[in-house]
Amino acid sequence: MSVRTVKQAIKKFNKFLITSHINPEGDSIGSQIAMASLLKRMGKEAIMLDDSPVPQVMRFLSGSEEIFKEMPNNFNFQAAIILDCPDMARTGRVSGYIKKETAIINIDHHISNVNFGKFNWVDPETSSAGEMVYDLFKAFKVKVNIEEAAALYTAIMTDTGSFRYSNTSSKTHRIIAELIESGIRPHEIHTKIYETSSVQDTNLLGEALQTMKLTDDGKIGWLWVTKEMLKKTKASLEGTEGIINFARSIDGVEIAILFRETGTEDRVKVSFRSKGKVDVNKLAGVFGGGGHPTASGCSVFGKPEDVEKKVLEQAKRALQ
Ligand SMILES: [Mn+2]
Repeated sequence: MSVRTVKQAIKKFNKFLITSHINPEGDSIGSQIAMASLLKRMGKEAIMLDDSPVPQVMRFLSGSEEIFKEMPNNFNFQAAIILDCPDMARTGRVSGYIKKETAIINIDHHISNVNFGKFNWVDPETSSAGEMVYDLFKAFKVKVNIEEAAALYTAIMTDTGSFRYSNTSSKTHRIIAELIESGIRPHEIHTKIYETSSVQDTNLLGEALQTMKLTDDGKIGWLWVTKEMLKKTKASLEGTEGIINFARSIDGVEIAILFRETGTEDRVKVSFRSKGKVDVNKLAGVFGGGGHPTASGCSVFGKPEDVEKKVLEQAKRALQ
C-alpha cells in the first residue's frame, strides 16, 4: 500500500489517536507532532498519546507539550495512526486503548514491520517516518509551516544520523531544502539535540568507552553500560543514546554492539549498528528483536557475561 491508501483512509475519519513507540526518539516525536498538526489543519480532531515521556532534548519542539501520557476522558477516536512501529507491542501501554473496531493506520519504514494495521503503508526504502509524513502533506497539498518543519527536520535528521547513513537519498535532501525554506534554522535544531548533553551523560560515555573491546579481526566492536555506571555517574538513560556510534566509527568495524543493563530483572538491552555489509535486522531477529538492516535492537535475558557470549557468537556467524 502507498501514500494514496493512507490518504483515502484519513479522509474517512474525523477523530484520531496518534502514537509511536516506547522510548521515543527524534523520528517518533517529530513525525507524531507533524501528523497531528496536519490533521488539525484539515479540520480533524487528533490527540497524541505515548507510553513514555518526550526526551528532554526534544521538548523545544512546539507541539511536544501536547503529547499525552495518559488517555484523556471521553476521547472516542475512530482511527489510530501508528508511526515508526514495526508491531503493535512497540506502542507499549497505548495498545491497551485501541479497540477491536478502531481502524489502525500503520505508517512505518522498518523492514521488520508485520503489517499489523487495517491500512498499512510500510516503505523500508524511506529514511524515516518523518519523510513519509512529509509525503502526506504533499498528498493533501498542505504547505508545511515552520513548527511542522522543525518537527520533520528533527525526525529526518536523527534517523539519518545527520544525513550520513545509507538511508539518506536525494529525495531526503530535497525535502530538507523545502523544510529550510519554511524558515527553520538547521544549526539551531542540531545544537539543541546534539550539543546540550549533561556532564553526567558525558561522564557515562567515558565509563562506557573503557569497556570497549574488538574481536581479533577488528570487525566487531562492543561496549557496555552497566547499572553501576548509571548509578555512579547519575547519567540519564537518554544519555546512553549515541554511545554505540563510537564503536561503529572505528576503522574496520562492521558490527557495533552496545549492551545495556536494565532494571532489576536479568534483562540486557542490546543495540546493533552495521556499516552495511551485515544485516543487523536479521541478527537482532535471532533474539526476537528487529529494526533496520543497519540499526536494530533486541532484549536478551540472562547474566551479562552469558548474554555477551551468546550475542557475540551470533554476530560472528552473521559476519561469515
Ligand atoms: Mn524511524
